[in-house]
Amino acid sequence: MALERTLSIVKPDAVAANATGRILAMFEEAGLRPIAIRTVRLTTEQAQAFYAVHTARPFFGDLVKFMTSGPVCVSVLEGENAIVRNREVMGPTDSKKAAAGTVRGRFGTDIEKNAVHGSDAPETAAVEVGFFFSGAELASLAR
Ligand code: IDP
Ligand code: MG
Repeated sequence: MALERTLSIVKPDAVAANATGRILAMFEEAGLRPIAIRTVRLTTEQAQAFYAVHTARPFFGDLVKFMTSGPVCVSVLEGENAIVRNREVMGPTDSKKAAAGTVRGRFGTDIEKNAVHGSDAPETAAVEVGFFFSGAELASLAR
């Protein structure tokens, strides 16, 4: 097993629902430690850059509008196999297909308004953590 870091975002729908703490608690209960947390309002340019891999997708414009519609809570989660573990706790992209015990099953609405983002691989996790946090902000809590 590998100690990993992944980038998590509580999206505007879940922040507006005041669910940030409950969602972070679900990650903690799964053994993921939030080692840095910040609530921010993304600019259009930031949302476009963060989701650049999806630029050509038909939902890109709506995704950027959604992600800039209100504050988001960005965090770095650290733990064993954090990237896969986080995505297990999140559930699938489409909230309607997510099990009730997952974050998206509990707090998401549909395939777009799905409460959380989580990095999908070690390479993207490193880029996404660096997008929001500097090394000095990341205090590892592993012992
Ligand atoms: P993921 O968040 O589960 O990794 P991605 O395929 O990376 O899913 O898509 C990024 C985000 O774009 C999703 O979380 C969701 O908010 C939105 N999205 C993905 N597919 C669709 C779609 O078919 N229609 C509308 N929005 C979508
Ligand atoms: Mg993705």
